Amino acid sequence: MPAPCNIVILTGAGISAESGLATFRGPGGLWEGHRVEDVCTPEALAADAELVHRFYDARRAALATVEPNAAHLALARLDREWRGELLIVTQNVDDLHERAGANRVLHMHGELLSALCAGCGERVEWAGPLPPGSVCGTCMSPEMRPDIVFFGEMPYQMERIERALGEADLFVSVGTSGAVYPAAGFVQGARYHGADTLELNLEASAGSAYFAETRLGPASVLVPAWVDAVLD
Ligand code: BV8
Repeated sequence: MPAPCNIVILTGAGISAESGLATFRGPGGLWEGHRVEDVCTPEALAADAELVHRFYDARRAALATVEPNAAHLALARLDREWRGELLIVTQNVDDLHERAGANRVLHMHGELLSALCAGCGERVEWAGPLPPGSVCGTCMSPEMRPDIVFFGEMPYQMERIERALGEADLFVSVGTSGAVYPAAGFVQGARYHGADTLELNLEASAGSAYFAETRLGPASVLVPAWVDAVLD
């Protein structure tokens, strides 16, 4: 890999699995007990705010019980030592990339440790439970909601992501099933602009056919080995 070059890394629930956070679509997955439409859509929030807030309160509380794993730590090392452009675009709403020490992180689907006012759009840090009807400190409307991008809502900072993909020399995907768009289409965008592409995943994904190379295995093994090779 000629250095320096521009790298975009997309992470999904699989990078946090070995930290103990459940993925979505595997056995024992987060949505196993729920239909996605029941917890991750604006309609669900309108129909049963208690259920949706409870779902995210439980996941926010779980953050205190887990630690970043070797894959998060390896990406944080890359963030510190890489001399080119680097952007970690995560679909995850946990804070494990940041707790591992990574700085160049973009949460395209929102964050558990943030709350959003559906009235004025204000976003504030939020660590504890978020009851429905919580009042916004800015506009005083009782419309604070989880700062989560639901299905049918536009992911955050898409222009910045698309710009980074257009300038990337290498696109790496870690721990995602490639089931959700527009994230699942990033590999095609990167390839279109001439980037090399690498998938690091426990099993083949819906996007594997689009990657120049797929390595199968746990992120805690594959990611540190890849970072060592890129930096050394
Ligand atoms: C939108 C909230 C448009 C956060 C989530 C085409 C183009 C654009 C949109 C669409 C389209 N087709 C359909 C759509 C609509 C929809 C969509 O994609 N539907 C799918 C189901 C077909 N997309 C949307 O609605 C998006 N919005 O497009 O808006 C728009 C335009 C204009 C104006 C307004 C709107 C919004 C998508 C965001 C939805 N929110 N969650 C949360 O609750 O956490 S999605 C949810 O799935 C999570 O965010 C998660 O990140 C995402 C993807 O899941 P993964 O991270 O991949 O997790 P998964 O369990 O699936 O897989 C884990 C993988 O890890 C597996 O492969 C496994 O093998 C691997 N693994 C496991 N253990 C390990 C491991 N790998 C390595 N090591 C291990 N140890």
